[in-house]
Amino acid sequence: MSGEQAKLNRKDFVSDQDVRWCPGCGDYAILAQVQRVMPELNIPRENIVFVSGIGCSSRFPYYMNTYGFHSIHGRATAIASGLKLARPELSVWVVTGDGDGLSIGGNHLIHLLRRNLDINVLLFNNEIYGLTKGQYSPTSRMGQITKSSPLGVADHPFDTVSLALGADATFVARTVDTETQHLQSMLTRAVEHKGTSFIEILQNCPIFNDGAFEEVSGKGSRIQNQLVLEHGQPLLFGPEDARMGVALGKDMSPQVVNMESTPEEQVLLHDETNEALGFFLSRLERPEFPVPLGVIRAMDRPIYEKEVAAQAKRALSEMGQPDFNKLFCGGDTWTVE
Ligand SMILES: Cc1ncc(C[n+]2csc(CCOP(=O)(O)OP(=O)(O)O)c2C)c(N)n1
Ligand code: SF4
Repeated sequence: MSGEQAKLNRKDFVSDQDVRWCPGCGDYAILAQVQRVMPELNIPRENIVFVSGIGCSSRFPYYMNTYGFHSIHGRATAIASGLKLARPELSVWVVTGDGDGLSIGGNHLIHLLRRNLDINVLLFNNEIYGLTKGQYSPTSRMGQITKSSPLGVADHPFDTVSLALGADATFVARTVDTETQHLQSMLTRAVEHKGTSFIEILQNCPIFNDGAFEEVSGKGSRIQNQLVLEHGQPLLFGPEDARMGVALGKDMSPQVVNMESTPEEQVLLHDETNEALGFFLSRLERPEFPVPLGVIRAMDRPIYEKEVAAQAKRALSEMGQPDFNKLFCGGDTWTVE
């Protein structure tokens, strides 16, 4: 925003559209936090674009008073990539669900992550297809009874964070719809990161998968089950009077230790730049382990749109203005008789 313009506030990012999510849907809380963080970023509103696919979560662009595309199922990441390449000065956001981003759109998502365009991806994980009324998704749990798995889900789910790390994403974080401050700080970190930032947001769908994240979001259980990560700090969790830690066992597997009987040096320190530790954290599974929340990986790698722009500039200086006819008629040509 230029110095002369008035500072924007949350309401400036609220569109005139009626929000059409079910009462109690976690999407409301996420929308509210995004609208709250936007004015703090000092990005001109006309330079912000939200791109989504199809799903309840993908209705997001309608509700943001910015530019946006409600695009094609699974293709938000591909469309956002094209947009960022053509208009690198824009702040491009992808909003997707576990169905949109990991089923039909799984292929596009992994290639965005490895290419590292400077795009922010928010994946709302409610472990179900909400819009189409409750079929199981690639993050639904084995045995889960859904509309399309009346006898229980038979396939093994993706761990979203492991998938993003495996695709070589340079920034991977996890947060929860109800953790307003934490969600805001993850959004801010994502924007600060240069390269693709991927945030998994655990999101409750009260209609088709209510309470899927009760252990991490419930008032009585969250403290026991959230491992809140901070760079350089030990992996500690649980209430003050019953602190627990995460350590590396002799067989190199993770172990929960009681801090009453364990020296703090034995507990692992979080390091956002340590790739092996990121994978280790992403494999901590409930109910044996707490759920890691926060920035799991943040590292630098060349940014795709910058590499492509530099290539184009070099080609122009070395080869001069392109001539389409010369290109079309040059090289190997042949006549079909
Ligand atoms: C090509 C195509 N295939 C299937 C669908 C049906 N469909 C619409 S949304 C959706 C899944 C949405 O699930 P998710 O991304 O988890 O979003 P949620 O609704 O839970 O936010 C499906 C399968 C479609 N719209 N287009
Ligand atoms: S179906 Fe679930 S995800 Fe979709 S709007 Fe309703 S509560 Fe939200």
